Amino acid sequence: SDTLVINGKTVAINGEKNLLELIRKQGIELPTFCYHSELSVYGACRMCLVEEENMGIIATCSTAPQPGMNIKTHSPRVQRIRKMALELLLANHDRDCTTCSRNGNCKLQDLAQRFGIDEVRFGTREEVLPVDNSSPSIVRNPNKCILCGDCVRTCQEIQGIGVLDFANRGSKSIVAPAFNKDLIEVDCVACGQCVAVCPTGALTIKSDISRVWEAINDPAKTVVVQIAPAVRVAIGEEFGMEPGEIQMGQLVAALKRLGFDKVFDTSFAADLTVMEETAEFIERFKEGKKLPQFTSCCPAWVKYAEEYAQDFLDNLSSCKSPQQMFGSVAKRFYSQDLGIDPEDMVVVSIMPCTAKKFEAQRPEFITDGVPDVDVVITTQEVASMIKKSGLVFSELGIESLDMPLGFSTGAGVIFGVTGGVSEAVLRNAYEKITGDNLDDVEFKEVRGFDGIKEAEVELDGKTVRLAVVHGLSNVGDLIKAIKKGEKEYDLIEVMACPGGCIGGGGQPTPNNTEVREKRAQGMYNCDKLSALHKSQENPMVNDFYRRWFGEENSDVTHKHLHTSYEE
Ligand code: HC0
Ligand code: SF4
Repeated sequence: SDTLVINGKTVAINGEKNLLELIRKQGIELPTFCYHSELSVYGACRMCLVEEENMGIIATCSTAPQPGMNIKTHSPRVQRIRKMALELLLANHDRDCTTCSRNGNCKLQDLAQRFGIDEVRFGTREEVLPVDNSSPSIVRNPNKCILCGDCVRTCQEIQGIGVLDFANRGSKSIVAPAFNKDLIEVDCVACGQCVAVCPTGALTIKSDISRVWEAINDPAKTVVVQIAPAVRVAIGEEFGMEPGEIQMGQLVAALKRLGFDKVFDTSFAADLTVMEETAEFIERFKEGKKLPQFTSCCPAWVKYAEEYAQDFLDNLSSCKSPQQMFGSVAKRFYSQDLGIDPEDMVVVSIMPCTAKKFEAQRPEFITDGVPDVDVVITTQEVASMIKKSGLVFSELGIESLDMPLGFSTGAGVIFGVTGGVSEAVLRNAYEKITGDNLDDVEFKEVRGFDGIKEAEVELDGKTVRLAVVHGLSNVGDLIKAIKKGEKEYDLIEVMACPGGCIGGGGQPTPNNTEVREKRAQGMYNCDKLSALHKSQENPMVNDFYRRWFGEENSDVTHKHLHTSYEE
């Protein structure tokens, strides 16, 4: 087979896309800022340079492996050039590391340390650019940008949106929304995928931690917290554990120690969403109206639909997302059991998602001045609260969720992975439509990481045509195909982030395909470990129907658990 030489050792070429991949396979860590296997190759950061006998200095990310090459990855010349490239980046970078939210988790800082940079020979940035704080989800600090372009390509290629781009030339180059507008003024959907790939503190999650402390420290407030499905299989990564390890009991223990009064599960509300969304779907399916029905629990997708797919707004499910249903149930109904006013309850969410911050602020979800959900913090933020409080996560032991809003079935948990909402709805729809008992609850057709998954399910002689999409650029493609009449579906699940919520912009980093696959497996393991697998069997949810709601899609649920999205 074809071979080449790396640092004196002969190595076989096995179809690697580029030299960088081949070199990394040998256990040699070449640094990069601008290389992600999921994105197109940009080749700007000059960190992955090596020396080749005949070609001289080459960028490995954009060079194909060729037989006979003789490569040195760490020759004195390469090291000198790499160090200089790094110094140039540092010269133009706001180096206030101690106050940066990425302190200790920054690629630039990391490499500066690794390369032993003790001085920066090229002067210091003069101009201080304004920080863009306009988005409820994301903070953009151009002074910390190293122009790797990761965010630009993610927004364009993965999300199909493209609100970020390079502007100006030479030393004035920046990455910014068009016309240097604020993020809130452009069609950003707040998904946070740009934050997830940013190697420095140029794009960060807007922190709401201080608002959580304020609520906890206010003796007049009952502070209730809900944990989203995808958080449980990722939070451990912040404390040195493997992606996909289920750390729910530890997280509950930590939250109780932080001072939350009640610790609940968003998956309870996901079970409730399944009940309402299935009933809604069956009605539409029977009448052949407003099909396909799109899921609407992903706020970045809802925003995308409002900006780019207005013709389909009527097709969105009217169900509030589980996050919002939870808040509504807690404040309007559960509060009565506690004997307190909704105003005296604060609902905090722990979400894998930056767009959930934006969703919680939407006017649709504020009734008489009282929002369903008061504060949203991400997996990263709650981890930071735990660390700052001196709690040793791995030694906390496990504690149980509170009842009744802490009880969920496996169906409510798999919402956190792409295909999960569809599978949960199918488990309910099957039994409702056929009247039979569903024995095998696993719908494998909707699992996995293909960008667009399709399935047809026979229900009592009728075929339900499903599509499951994740990554908004895939949604764009699907919508085009539907408009052209090339595709027809009855039910479409959309999650903006690759992999679904497990890959959300608020999750720990790295947040790449490999990590997401492990988290996805963790979600299915949660389902396996659950006592129940069908939302319709959740006794706590059924109790709410008996006591307060009546039937699915009743006047009561329509008032409190549904909404509508208008142009
Ligand atoms: Fe998700 Fe959800 S599954 S969107 O990814 O539907 O964020 O985890 O909480 O609301 O349940 C996020 C995750 C949620 C909601 C649920 C849905
Ligand atoms: Fe683009 Fe999402 Fe980042 Fe907004 S949050 S700029 S939509 S990647």
